[in-house]
Amino acid sequence: QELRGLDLQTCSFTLRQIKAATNNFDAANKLGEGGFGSVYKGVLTDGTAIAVKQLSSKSKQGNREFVNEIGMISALQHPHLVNLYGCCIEGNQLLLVYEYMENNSLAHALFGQEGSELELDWPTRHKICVGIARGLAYLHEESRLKIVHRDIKATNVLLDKELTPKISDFGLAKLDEEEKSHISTRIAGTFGYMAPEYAMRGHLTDKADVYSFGVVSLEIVSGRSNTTLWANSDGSYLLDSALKLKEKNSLMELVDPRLGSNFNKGEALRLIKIALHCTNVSPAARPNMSSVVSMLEGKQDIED
Ligand code: ACK
Repeated sequence: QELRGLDLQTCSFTLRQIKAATNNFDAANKLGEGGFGSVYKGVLTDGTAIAVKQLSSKSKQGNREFVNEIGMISALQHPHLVNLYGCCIEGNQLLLVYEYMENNSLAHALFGQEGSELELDWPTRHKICVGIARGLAYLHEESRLKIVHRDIKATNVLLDKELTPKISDFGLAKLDEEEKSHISTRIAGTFGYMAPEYAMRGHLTDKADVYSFGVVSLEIVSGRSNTTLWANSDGSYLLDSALKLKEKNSLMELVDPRLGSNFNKGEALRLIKIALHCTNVSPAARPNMSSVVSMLEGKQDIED
């Protein structure tokens, strides 16, 4: 059976249970669509809310890899990673069961048009940056596995009911090999967030995530997406705009006007500078994530 070799503790859900929780994958319970398949909301009989990722048979990499991946994810536990409760492999279904995140994704909160009435104030935005940085520092440096996420972006950061950020979607995560670098043949990632050396040469290290983190941080400060042109300004992407504003010595123009004047200007400027340091074209010049955490907390100096 497919279940052989799998930690049974991890694969603890039956298809029956998940069908009951999601009302037989009712379209009304669909949260969205990812590269891997659909995500449904569900409620277990004990009242626990869950999010079920249904891996589409087209995108699935084969059961063996799927099993490896679950083994990997279930070994990861951190307050800033979306918690995996378990999984289910039955028939042709491959399902991952995660904790439910009440406030959807960071992208939804920052760029969502209708329906996202979430107002992220400055302390919340700063908290979100620190949280993502801690989650990544754990993945890169503290977890036994040393993992590069490869697809850090605002849609892969979810917010719980306290607006605590948690990194999701480890579908693309890769073990950081011993030499800390390898050439990847299958480039996976998202336009606007991908480090140039990875996008162009497939050169993948944890510094690719640092770059993506820098982009996400600029999005958090500005409330603008780096995947769309900054229409009412100079027509460039967010990161390019930031670099131009740096030259003009007017980085504060980047700050989201929705924040009004009630925000910590020193903290915002620090965050923008850290973000630009993270997006340096040279991976070696980028800080590692634990340094980023220290810089964000004001415990380490930042480079201009
Ligand atoms: O921005 P969203 O509403 O939040 O749209 C995406 C969609 O599913 C595809 O990834 C949502 N989603 C993913 N995982 C979860 C989760 N654990 N809890 C709540 N929503 C989730 C995500």
